[in-house]
Amino acid sequence: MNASKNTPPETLDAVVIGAGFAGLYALHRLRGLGLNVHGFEAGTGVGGTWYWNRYPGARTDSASEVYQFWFSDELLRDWNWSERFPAQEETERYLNFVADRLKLRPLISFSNKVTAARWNEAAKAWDITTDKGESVRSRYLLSCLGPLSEPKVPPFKGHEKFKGTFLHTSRWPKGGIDLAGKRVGVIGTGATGVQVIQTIASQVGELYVFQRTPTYAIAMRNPKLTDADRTALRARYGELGERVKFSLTGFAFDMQPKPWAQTTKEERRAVFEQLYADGSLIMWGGNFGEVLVDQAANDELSEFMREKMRARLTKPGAAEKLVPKYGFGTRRPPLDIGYLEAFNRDNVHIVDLLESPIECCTETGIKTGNAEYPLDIIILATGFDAATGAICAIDIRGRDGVELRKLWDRDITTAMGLQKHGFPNFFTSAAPLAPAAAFCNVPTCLQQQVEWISDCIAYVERNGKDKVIEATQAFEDKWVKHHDDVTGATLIAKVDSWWTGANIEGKPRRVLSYIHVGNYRKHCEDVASKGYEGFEIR
Ligand code: NA7
Repeated sequence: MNASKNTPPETLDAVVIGAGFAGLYALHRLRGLGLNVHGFEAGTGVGGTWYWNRYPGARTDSASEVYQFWFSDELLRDWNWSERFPAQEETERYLNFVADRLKLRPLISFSNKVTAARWNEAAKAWDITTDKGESVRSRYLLSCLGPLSEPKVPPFKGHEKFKGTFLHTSRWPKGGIDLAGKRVGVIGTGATGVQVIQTIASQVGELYVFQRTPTYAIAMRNPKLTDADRTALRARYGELGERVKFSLTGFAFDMQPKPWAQTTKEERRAVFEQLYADGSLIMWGGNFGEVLVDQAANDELSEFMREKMRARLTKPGAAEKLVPKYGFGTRRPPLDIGYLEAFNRDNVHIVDLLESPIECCTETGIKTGNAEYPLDIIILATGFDAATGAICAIDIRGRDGVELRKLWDRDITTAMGLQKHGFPNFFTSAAPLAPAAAFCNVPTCLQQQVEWISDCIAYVERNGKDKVIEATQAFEDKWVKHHDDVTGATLIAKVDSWWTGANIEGKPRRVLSYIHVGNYRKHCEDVASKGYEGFEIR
């Protein structure tokens, strides 16, 4: 039975899994090479992250002018962003606009989750199956699953007994949920928790925030864009599109040019104030580079941020609970719109899980070690099994039946996040050890990776006898060593977070994302310019 409208032909040149930023672009590029390409998407529509994450307050922390496709003048000309940091609905609409303009929809089987992919050495192709019983053979397989698409749902004891609504933010129903006057518990205070909490605080009856680790919050400045703003930004699209490519984090800004040691404390404070006033992630990705590697520098910036946060909190004792003690920027710092002020309200209560952890869910709410909280709705803002989770949810077996998830259960390694030795003709985007997994304005990195992958496939089509490419073990080992040298020198490597895989029990620890978008691009270009050195083409 075929559950989707668009039936794929049985033998394909390429299969793309996922229809978010990377998947849509990959379909467009591979079709442009004249390949017979088909996409599978678990959702009923395009958008990826922006399809799934419909929770109240979901929006980008990247400015709209850099959160888009750069390759098409027509797309840049015809799409009008309404605000600096667009909300979920708008970003989802944008990706639908792209899918329609590029006529990609007919290439995609929706409501089809890929469940297994096996390399067939005799056929030199992948045998792919989906949960709807689709089964296709394809010479190339591309994972465009996104870095944050496999939800982390902690096994809270007794959650099945809870009689109210219990859901993860990334599985929010399309029709929304009536929160008015309800007793709501939110577990988690990462970037998602921040957005949910600040948005629903004034809608619900009582809001209980179950916090384990407090988060830094940078007050977002999110003006609506006027026609004049859009015209001015459009005139700069060319320049911005170039700047993002070689920056540290894929944004149109870079770290401070002057070394920390050559500045006075007063000068640095003036820089911090200026960056903070921008209300964006420039506070993190445009600060002094030293704050990510030098403890004393990080302490100074962290104290500045703590001061900013304390000034926004008026309830006695709130700052003590909400202001982080770890170093700023060593975990993802969210932008906020009134997150801290939400805690000044009488109906918002912090439940400190460090004092007393969650013991279980009951029929009527949540029980911690020292209290019970009656609730109508429990919202899990507990994050994702980043970078590897969505890929490992598929039973992927490479040469000789080797299982990818078994390898990654032991050690998370890749060749530049683009391939894995033992898995011929399988390409990944937003995978571990590339910047797209975390330290990047995601569309910048996804576009670069899709361009590299499609150029590589074009090369293999022209030069490969069997049209098969696979990263060598030696190249992969070399990249892992280089990645560890670069990321291990940062303070990020020392801190538990999803960035280091520490949020998932038993996940092997490694900084999941390469650090430096521009340097990564240079490595990728270098490999390509040498006929894909480090990859065996046969
Ligand atoms: P994050 O950043 O991983 O945050 C998850 C939050 O959930 C974090 O505060 C966790 O506390 C908390 N959490 C996770 N498991 C538990 C359990 N078992 N008990 C209590 N609290 C828990 O995910 P987000 O979705 O907010 O953000 C992910 C990225 O999306 C973000 O960085 C942006 O790049 C976009 P912990 O910190 O583990 O103590």
